Amino acid sequence: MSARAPGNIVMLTGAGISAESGLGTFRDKGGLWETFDWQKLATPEAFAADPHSVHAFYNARRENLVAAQPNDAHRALAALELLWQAEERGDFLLVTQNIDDLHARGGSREVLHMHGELLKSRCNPCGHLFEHEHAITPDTPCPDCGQPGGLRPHVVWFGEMPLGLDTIYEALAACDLFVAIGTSGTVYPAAGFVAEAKAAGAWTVELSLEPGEVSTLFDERHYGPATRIVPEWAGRI
Ligand code: BV8
Repeated sequence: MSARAPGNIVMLTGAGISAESGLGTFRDKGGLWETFDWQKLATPEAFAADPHSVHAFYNARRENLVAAQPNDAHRALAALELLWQAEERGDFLLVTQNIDDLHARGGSREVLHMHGELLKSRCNPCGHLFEHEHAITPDTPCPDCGQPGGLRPHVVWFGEMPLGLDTIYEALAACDLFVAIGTSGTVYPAAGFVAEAKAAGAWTVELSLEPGEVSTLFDERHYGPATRIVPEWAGRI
C-alpha cells in the first residue's frame, strides 16, 4: 500500500507489459536490440540511409502486432482506469513507451504513446498522419497527397523528441502515485520520470520481471511476470 492515499496516478509502461503477448522486448535475452542494431534501424539517420531496411523492420513488427492479443496486465490497467474514474479518486494518466496498441485493445481509453504508434505512419511532404496495418515501402504513395517516397512510421526514434512531454511533466508534478511497469529504465527521458515523481512527493512503485536501471529510486518493488504481478497489485490499491 502507498504511504499516502492515492489521488493522482501516473503509470509508465514498457516492453515488458507486452512480452507475454508475444511481442519482443528490447534488452532481454534475445531482445530486439540484441538481434537488430537500433542505431541502424531506429534513428532518423538510419532511415535516411536505408529506408527499405527500416520499413522492413517495422513491417515485420506490425505483422506480429496484428496477430498478438492484449494480456491480463493490459486488462488490469484498463479496469483500474475505470475504477479510478468511477470513484473519482483523482487524475489517471497512462503513458506508454510501447508502440503497440495492446493497451487500447485491452480496454484502456486514454493512452499517451510517448514513442509513437506502430499502426500509424505519416507523410513527410504533406504531414498526413494515418492508421494502417499493411506494409509500407519507400515507394508507397501517401493516401492523401499521393506522393511516393515520403512515408515514415509514426514512431519516435533515438535522437527525436518524444511526444506529449508537456502533459507528462505536468502530471508528474502533481502525482501522488507513480507506477513503472515492465521497463528497464534505460531510455531517457522516460527513465527520469520516477525522479520527477519523487520530487513531487509521490509514492513510487516498480512492477517488472527484474530490477531495472533506476530500481533503487522506487519506494516499492514487485518482481514477476506482468500478467501475475500487475493484476495482483491493481487489486490491492
Ligand atoms: C531524446 C520507439 C531529446 C522505436 C524507442 C545519444 C544520441 C541520441 C540520443 C541519446 C544519446 N544518448 C542518450 C540519448 C537519449 C536517448 C536514450 O535514452 N538512449 C539510451 C539508449 C541511452 N533517448 C532518446 O533519444 C529519446 N529522445 O532524448 O530527445 C530529449 C532530451 C530530453 C528531453 C526531451 C527530449 C528518444 C528515445 C525513444 C527511442 N524509441 N522506441 C521502436 O520501438 O522501434 S526506445 C525503445 O526502448 C522502446 O520504445 C522502449 O520504449 C524503450 C525502452 O525499453 P523498455 O520498454 O524499457 O524495454 P526493455 O527491453 O529495455 O526492458 C524490458 C523490461 O521488461 C525489462 O525490465 C524486463 O525485466 C521487463 N520484462 C520482460 N518480460 C517481462 C517483463 N516485465 C514483466 N513481465 C514480463 N513478462
